[in-house]
Amino acid sequence: MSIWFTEELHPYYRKGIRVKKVLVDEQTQFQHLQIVEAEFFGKTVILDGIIQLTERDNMGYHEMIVHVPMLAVGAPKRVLIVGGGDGGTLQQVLRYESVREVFVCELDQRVVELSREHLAASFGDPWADPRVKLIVRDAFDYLAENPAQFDVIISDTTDPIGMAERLFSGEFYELVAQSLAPGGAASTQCEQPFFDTDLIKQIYESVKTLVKNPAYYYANIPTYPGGGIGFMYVSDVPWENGLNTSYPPGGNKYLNPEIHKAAFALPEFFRRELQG
Ligand code: SPD
Repeated sequence: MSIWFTEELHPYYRKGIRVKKVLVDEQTQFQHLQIVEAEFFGKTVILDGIIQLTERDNMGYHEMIVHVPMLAVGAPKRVLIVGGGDGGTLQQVLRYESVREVFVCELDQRVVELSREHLAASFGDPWADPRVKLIVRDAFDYLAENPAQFDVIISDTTDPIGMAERLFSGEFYELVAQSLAPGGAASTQCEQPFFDTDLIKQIYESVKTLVKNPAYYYANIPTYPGGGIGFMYVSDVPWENGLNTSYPPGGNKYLNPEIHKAAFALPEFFRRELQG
């Protein structure tokens, strides 16, 4: 017997996946955390009723949020991940031999513990790497205390609801920009052009005042609303610099040079909103 899980991030739009088995169903100190075994999509992490990743299609999200800024910087040494407790972003960051330290600032330790237990087949155990330091606390305060520290910052968050809303504010982007070392780059989970046009536009407007070469790019993820999600690239260094950098060892499943370029091509209605 199977059941349907239906997500309703927007009150006017629903999508569903068929669930074979519920593996975790826990109210943590911060959120409702579920890990289910879904038909076709495999293990699936759901927070407060919203799909965060599936084993089948997470590679587009994790490879694009990680490699675009990492490749643009060239040989990043110090990396900060905001959120990212499931370990998917961390796994990709650790592919770089240049990386000496990765700080993961995650508020909910249970996401780390339960993902580590259930997602090892997909992500291995990136937490065991000696370069990794888990910081269980609010990212706002942590960023404010660490200016100009990081070659790459990756904001791998949930949607702008509740606690996470602040991570989509101008204030957060100011902190990110000031925490980048010279020549550094950041990427952030930055929602969906159709559903979140105004929010993305507002973020882009503030990022334009902070760095020289901001840009928005997109990846296809069938289990996210609209079949995909976008990212804000935040840096003085143009993203195109990354087109000439070799990929780290380990092999990509989603990113290739054509996808890298195409990800920055925006549909006209949306390009006009952002760039006028
Ligand atoms: N609408 C879904 C957005 C999910 C973004 N978070 C993904 C976390 C994967 N590490």
